[in-house]
Amino acid sequence: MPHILVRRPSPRLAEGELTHLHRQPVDTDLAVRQWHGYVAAFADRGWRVIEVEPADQHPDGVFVEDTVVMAGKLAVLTCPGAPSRRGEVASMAAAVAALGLPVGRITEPGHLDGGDVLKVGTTVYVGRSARTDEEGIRQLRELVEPDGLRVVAVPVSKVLHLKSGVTALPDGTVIGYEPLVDDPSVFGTFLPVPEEHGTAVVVLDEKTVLMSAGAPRSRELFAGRGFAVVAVPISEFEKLEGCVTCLSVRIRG
Ligand code: CIR
Repeated sequence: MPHILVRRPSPRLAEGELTHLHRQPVDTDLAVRQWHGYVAAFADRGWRVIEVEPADQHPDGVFVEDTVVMAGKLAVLTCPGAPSRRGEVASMAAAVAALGLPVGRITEPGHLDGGDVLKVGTTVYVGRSARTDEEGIRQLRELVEPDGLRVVAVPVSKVLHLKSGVTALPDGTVIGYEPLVDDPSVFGTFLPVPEEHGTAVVVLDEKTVLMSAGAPRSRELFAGRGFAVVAVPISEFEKLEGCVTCLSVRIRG
């Protein structure tokens, strides 16, 4: 059975880091309702939901994807690029230890956020971003290449994380909103989507993707390619530069 790791939003969510967006009021109660809707989308389709210990002192703790990268069977605990987020890793370490997963670690002076890591088949694209540096990428490469994965570093300057600009459909087609993508030509296949919030999908199964409700034209595009689409409202997280990928860590196996 596939699993997701998630963490409840902090009451301090509205204080989360911002890099490219201006701060807007965040409705924390609405965020909690949206988070429950997001989690239910997985649970309703047979995913087991595992809650990581709350980390209310960390406004961005809900964005669990940034603290661990699943690569094959290995759980790679990260060293997030933003100092305010580094304290989120200890509770994620406890969660992956409880699952009995083999663990690797990105350590200082390397930095890497899980939001910069996009796996497509055996290729692991890693964004060189404001959060992820060369040394973080080097360490990830050393940890995962022995398992037959190939790490490809790609530039990210227009959005916070690689996966804020591109993700992939279940058939491996990389999708992205071109104004936010530094170089679409680095990906084997690239399908432009018509809206910023249409860039991020999570693969629920081979025929189904989960995405933001804020991108109806992209939803039509994916449906037209034969995929079932589950759209959830995540506006309060989008105000903090989050998207559907960053609210969970998927363990598929
Ligand atoms: C941050 O700046 O770290 C948070 N406000 C948003 C993190 C979003 N994470 C992701 O896209 N993987």
